[in-house]
Amino acid sequence: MEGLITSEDFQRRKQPSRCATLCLGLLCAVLLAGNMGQIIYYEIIARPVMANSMQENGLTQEKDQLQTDNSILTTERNRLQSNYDSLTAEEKELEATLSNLTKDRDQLQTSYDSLDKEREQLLTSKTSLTIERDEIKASFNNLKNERDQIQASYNTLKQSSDQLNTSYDAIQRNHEDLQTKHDNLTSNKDQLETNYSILQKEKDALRTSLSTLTANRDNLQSNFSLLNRNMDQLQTSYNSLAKEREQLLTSKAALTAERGQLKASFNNLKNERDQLQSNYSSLEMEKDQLERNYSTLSVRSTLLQISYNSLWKDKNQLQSGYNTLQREKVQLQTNYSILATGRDQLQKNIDKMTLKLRAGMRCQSSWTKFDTSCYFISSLKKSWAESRRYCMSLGADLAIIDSRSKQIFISGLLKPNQNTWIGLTDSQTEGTWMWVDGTPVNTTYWQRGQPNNSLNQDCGEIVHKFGEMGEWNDDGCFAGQTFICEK
Ligand SMILES: [Ca+2]
Ligand SMILES: [Ca+2]
Repeated sequence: MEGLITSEDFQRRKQPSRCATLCLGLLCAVLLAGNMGQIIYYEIIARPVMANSMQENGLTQEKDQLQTDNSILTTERNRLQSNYDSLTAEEKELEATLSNLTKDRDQLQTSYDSLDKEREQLLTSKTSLTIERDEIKASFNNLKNERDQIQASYNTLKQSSDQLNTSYDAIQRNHEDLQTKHDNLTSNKDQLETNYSILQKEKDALRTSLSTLTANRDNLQSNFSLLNRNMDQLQTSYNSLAKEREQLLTSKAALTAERGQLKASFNNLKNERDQLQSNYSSLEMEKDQLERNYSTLSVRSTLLQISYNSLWKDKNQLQSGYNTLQREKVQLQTNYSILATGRDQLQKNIDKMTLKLRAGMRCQSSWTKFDTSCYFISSLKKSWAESRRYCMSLGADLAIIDSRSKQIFISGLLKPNQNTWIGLTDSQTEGTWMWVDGTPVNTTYWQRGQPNNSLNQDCGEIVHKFGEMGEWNDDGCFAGQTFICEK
């Protein structure tokens, strides 16, 4: 506009009167245009600008609010970061404790192995000793059998000896009878000899009478002849008696020889008996020695048994200690896994919150915001696995219900009696329910009598109850039904 006026002025300089008129006209036109511009400004521009200003104030407040939320979330994230750091430090301490425990366990294992070797050596020694003992026992039994046989032979010999003694006694009695008869015969012979002496004396007396009675010699000669015949008879009797005596002497000599033989046999038998007695004594001594050896072996066996029992106890104690350490190790590993899972979950939450912070904490359309998550309930019906795949294709996963407020919120999104899959399953270990992010299920909202694993139900659903906070049920994973995603 200023440029046009300057150009008009420049053209009108050649015609000053027309110029003044035109200037006035133009001034009027400018004033009119100014008024119109003012009206247009106030009516068309100023009002929308004020409206924009108010809208700007509102956006500023929203931005401030978002900044405040951002700072709160940053503080929360810092707090979670510090918790994560402390958990990492605890995890390192647990790792150090675990390594110490592993070292202790290795030392105990080494001690246990050496004790086991010693025990095996002792067992080997015990086995060899037991074999030796069995051999000695077998030898002892053989010796015992031999002794029994010798004893039987000894008894047989003793019986033979007794029979021989009995025979000897009978022979001795016969011999004594014969001796008595011989003595009687000897006494008879002595008597006869005495009679013969008396007769001899009488003959001498008669001879004296003959010499003195010469006169009567003829008579006496006949008497003498008679006496002489008598003498011859006596001589015959004497001779026969002498023969009998000689026979008796021969019998006596034979009996004496027989007695000598019997005495020799008796002495032999006595010697054999003494020999058997000495053998029996030596066997008795050997038996006593064997019994002493057996007692010693029994004592050694008992001592070995005691040592074996104490070793067995020590082994059992070591085994129980080892088992305790193993259980503690498993417990520590479980705790470590839980801590790692919690750490991973915290990391996921941090990542999720970071993403949401970056996205300005807004949920997409058809998603509903609650707390720090966005939720989407499908209108399609799918199996549990297909539902999960669908959620993952949207950058989400099946919903995790880890608080009462979330249970109430999700139940509120459902229609009456609607069943909807949530991220709950016990397909890995029957009866051990886990969330899809690997965290264990702490607080549960199962229906009465559920989970019942009827026909192998391994997937969890939330069931809406009008006026209540909803409940869970386990259902067959291939059932097609709606599902709820969370991201
Ligand atoms: Ca199940
Ligand atoms: Ca069920």
